[in-house]
Amino acid sequence: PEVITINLDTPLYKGSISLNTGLFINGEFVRPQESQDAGKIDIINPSTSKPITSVHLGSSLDVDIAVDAARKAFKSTWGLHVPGSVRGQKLQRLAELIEENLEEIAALEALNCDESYDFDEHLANSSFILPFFTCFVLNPDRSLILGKPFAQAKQEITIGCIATLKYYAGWADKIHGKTIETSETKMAYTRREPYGVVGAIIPWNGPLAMFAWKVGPAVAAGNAIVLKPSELTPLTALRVASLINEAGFPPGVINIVNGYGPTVGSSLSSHPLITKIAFTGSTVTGRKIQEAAAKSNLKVVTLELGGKSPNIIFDDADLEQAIKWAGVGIFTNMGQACCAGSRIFVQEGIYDAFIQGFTAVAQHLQANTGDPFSSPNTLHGPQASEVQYKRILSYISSGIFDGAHVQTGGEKHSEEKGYFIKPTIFTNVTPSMKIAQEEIFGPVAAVIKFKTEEEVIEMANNTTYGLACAVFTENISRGIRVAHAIDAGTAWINTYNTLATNVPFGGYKQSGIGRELGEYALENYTQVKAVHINIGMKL
Ligand code: TXE
Repeated sequence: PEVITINLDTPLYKGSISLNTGLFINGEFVRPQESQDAGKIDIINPSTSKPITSVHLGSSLDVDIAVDAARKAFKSTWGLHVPGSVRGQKLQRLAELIEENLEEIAALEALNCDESYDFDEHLANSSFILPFFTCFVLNPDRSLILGKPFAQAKQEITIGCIATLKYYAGWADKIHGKTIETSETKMAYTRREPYGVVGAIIPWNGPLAMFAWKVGPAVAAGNAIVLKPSELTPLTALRVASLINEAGFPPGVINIVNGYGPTVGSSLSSHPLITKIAFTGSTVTGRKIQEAAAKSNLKVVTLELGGKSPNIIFDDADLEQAIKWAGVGIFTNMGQACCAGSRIFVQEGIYDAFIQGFTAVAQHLQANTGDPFSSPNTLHGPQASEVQYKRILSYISSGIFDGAHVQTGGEKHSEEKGYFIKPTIFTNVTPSMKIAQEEIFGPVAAVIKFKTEEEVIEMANNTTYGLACAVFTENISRGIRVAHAIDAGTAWINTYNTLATNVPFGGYKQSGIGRELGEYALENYTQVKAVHINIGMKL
């Protein structure tokens, strides 16, 4: 397959990036199988809506070949044939190689994804715990560098990808079972065995972070993996694929098959030789994956899906902080985050003051919207694709139709090319409106006024989702009480979007199954074998 060169000459990054546009199977870049050749797909820069390049698309046949390679690796050169410490060294090396090529890889990620929201004058906590899909880039003096998606991409790859791979590299030789007391004539112990071949399907809103969230724990635990990046954002996975051999992985341990969901994605979820599948994406697709898994071989499924997370602001909150964090919650990554705080419940006593401050936040972003890759002053960039852009605009229309009030925004940014939408705040929202129930995945906040704690807990729980929630209050008892009362896998108190590599993340209800990150994720990539040994029991 062709190696293409992308030349970038922008104020933020200058350089040539070489990229193989094929599939990465069994340790080499290959062309898709000719008999089912699905052609190529244009990869679009969302700031300009123009193609950056095109990459090959795989088919079910390519998935079969990749699974076969993964199985062979698992049975011979990987799995429990290789000590955990050695598996860990390879993951560690891959992380280091990504680090060594960080500038180039981040440029590619910024070009393809344009993750570009920074929050003015915001203070991130530390370099370890960072807001999701890191949109805060810290100067050494701890103030923010604004509107530098290239720097943001670097930060996101550093925290979301490199740190995750290193974290799981450390776990690789610490995965073990227990000895269980039964009787004096018998001994029993458990061991944690890898599943074998894992399938992974990832989305476009944080491509390399999602890559690492899947590859890190899977490979550390001894599985081999076949991963499908989003058809919208495959470039950085391909660039990282070119480092896999150098990191020392035997052929077949990590395979990357680009392609569409209904072809490559569905082949992975229904493949009889894949024993576990991990997915991040929409709830609709998650359901299809679970169905396909059930109908094929009952493979184990973990899903990290959508959300409609409530952000609850009480009268006694630190208002200035609550306003800033609410902005972080919904406008980070142009609202394209699964845990976005898209339903904002504000208690009546501070409602007017909150709306005033929050409107100013959105308007500040509106005034600083543009192509973040070429302008260092931009705070808010485009949505990731035309489909998403149109989808968000149609949700905005539905909010207006249902009688919500557009406090600010509510339209596309300009007539210029690119998928720009104005950060939008709806007020007069009622909980049953579509904009208060469905995931918009854009910079659109639905604000709802509430009176009492009981009332807001009920409203907050009144969705099919349960990914995250936040509570803003200076009353710590109330903060904890409400955090416990909301059906969500993550609860933030007086913060939003802060994740850490060693803390689990995942959803309640239709926001998902299983947990990613932390020690908890390893449970999803190993199965427990119980071994009973007779040490004296006679018949
Ligand atoms: O998601 P899909 P889309 C939500 C968000 C967004 C909506 C639609 O609300 O607006 O989903 O986005 C692969 N079998 N999230 O259409 O379809 C697909 O190729 C197997 C939230 O992009 O879920 C891609 O690799 N795989 C989310 C991946 O699934 C299939 C992130 C995600 O695409 C498939 C993304 C099939 N039948 C979207 N169909 C989050 N949780 O962060 C598609 N895919």
